[in-house]
Amino acid sequence: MAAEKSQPTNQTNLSAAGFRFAIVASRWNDVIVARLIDGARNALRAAAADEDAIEVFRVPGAFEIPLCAQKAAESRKFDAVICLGVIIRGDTPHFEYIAATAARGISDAGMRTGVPLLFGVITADNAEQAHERSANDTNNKGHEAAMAAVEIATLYRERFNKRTED
Ligand code: DLZ
Repeated sequence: MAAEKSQPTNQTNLSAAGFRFAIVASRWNDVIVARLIDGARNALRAAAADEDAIEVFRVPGAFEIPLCAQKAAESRKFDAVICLGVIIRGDTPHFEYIAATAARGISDAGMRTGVPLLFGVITADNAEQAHERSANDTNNKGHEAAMAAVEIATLYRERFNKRTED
């Protein structure tokens, strides 16, 4: 049975209005990734983001996410870049390499550009776990990453008084 989770309480009343978001999503395990994209879009819509404030970029696999995310960040068009993908250990002989490259690359691109990059890449032992983490609820990793994007973009704008595109 999955452990009970608690969502951060300071995400409940956040507004995405006025922010722009890139979603960089890979195509491997596309049925599951599509649900992550839906989860992210639904979370942003529920937080009052405009539909035209969300731009989606598709890449072949999780290995390709970091560079595309970096290019999106470098464009200075977005307040946050939400990275979505699915890597399944059982189906992926070089799981460790792809997962580590995606995680490190996304983190490095955020540090290089100063734009918040969110990690919504599922690394699962099997398809069942990946499905659980992409369900139509608030535990959907796309939803979680999107809400984290709104939280961090709000923090940076309010507390550092600087929009990422300035
Ligand atoms: C090659 C590969 C494999 C085996 N498994 C996955 C996966 O589970 N999830 C994913 O996002 N991508 C996978 N890929 C593709 C790599 O990420 C990458 O697209 C290719 O190696 C080409 O660079």
